[in-house]
Amino acid sequence: MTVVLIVVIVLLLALLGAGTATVLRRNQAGLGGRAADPSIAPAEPEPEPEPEPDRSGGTGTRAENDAPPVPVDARPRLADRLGRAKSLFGTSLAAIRGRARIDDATFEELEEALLLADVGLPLTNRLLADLRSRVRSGEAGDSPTALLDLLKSDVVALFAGEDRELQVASDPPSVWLFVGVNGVGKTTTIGKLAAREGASGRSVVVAAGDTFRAAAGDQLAMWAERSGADIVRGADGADPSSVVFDAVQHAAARGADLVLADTAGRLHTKVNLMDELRKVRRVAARPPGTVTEVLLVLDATTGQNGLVQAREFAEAVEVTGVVLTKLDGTAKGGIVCAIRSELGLPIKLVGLGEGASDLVPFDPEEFADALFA
Ligand SMILES: Nc1nc2c(ncn2[C@@H]2O[C@H](COP(=O)(O)OP(=O)(O)OP(=O)(O)O)[C@@H](O)[C@H]2O)c(=O)[nH]1
Ligand SMILES: [Mg+2]
Repeated sequence: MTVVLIVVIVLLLALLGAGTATVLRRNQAGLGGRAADPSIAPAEPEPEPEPEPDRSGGTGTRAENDAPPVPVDARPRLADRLGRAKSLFGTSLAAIRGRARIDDATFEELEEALLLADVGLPLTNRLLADLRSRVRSGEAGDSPTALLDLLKSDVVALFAGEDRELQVASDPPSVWLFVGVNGVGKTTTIGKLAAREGASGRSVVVAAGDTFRAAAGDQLAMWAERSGADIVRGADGADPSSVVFDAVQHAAARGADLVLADTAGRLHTKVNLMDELRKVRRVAARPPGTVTEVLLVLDATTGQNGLVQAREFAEAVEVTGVVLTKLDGTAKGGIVCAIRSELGLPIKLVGLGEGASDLVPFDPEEFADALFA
């Protein structure tokens, strides 16, 4: 009798163990959306070992831990990353604030500060002319600090009325095309945006339209992997417009919302390469695709040179907005104002570092607060 009881208990325990293992495996395969993950072993009769306690704060499945979600909440603030630009401009402003009154020397110092910050001569002249007339009408009294407050409000006003929203079409997929000269941060920006848009619930396809540089596709594939976006690639040297076309077809077939299309960096002076870009834009706009953004990526550290590039790109492919990268690495934050005033293009996004979350919407008030702090 005792022997029969022991056998029954052992059998019951074995059955319970097998049941628990099946449930765990279903969770592992299901929660992370990787049912075909070869790292998940097929079911075996032995009971599953006790699961590790969850230390991640999340659901703790293996699939999720393989590809940690991008921490979108950990986005940097413009004010914290504007380091060098802030300190250079801030030092000049401190000297102006320390003056006893507003006189010609105050204006000279202000002119120097604006030019050093890369605001550019035409805009600097306009801003100073406006300030002079406001001082004459008594708006600033005789206080240099009040003068700087007026300048700050003029800087914010530069961006008034611009539409900085990234547009999507009512019928997906929308295509956002990224253009610019070499090394400005196009691919990195696409990677950051794929993470951001994916986290906000949009399904994203990235198109490896840089078929010129062999490593470009791998670089984009790494970002796609991190953000969970699909990637469409072509052979090295393939026609970039055919890759973008395929990506749009893929997105439409999958019901994806967004195609982020990378392109090879190119000099705005190369006629054949600018023609190639026009073709990419034309092909991307074929139904079912709608090109809702052509984003010109500019590197803030190249300063006024960016303006020349921007004019050529804007003319060739109807640029809808600017992504200004590497604002964390320049002492010349004033380039933001020059771009707005000289090109009339909205600055939609700002790059503040190399990480996935180092991309923020451009906020003029925050920018001015940081610069004039
Ligand atoms: N500090 C900083 N580095 C950045 C930022 N954006 C991009 N980078 C870096 O700039 C370098 C070039 O970036 P890519 O994304 O490869 O530039 P790209 O425009 O795609 O370059 P090509 O494809 O060669 O034309 C990389 O080392 C990036 O990590 C930024 O906002 N801040
Ligand atoms: Mg690239």
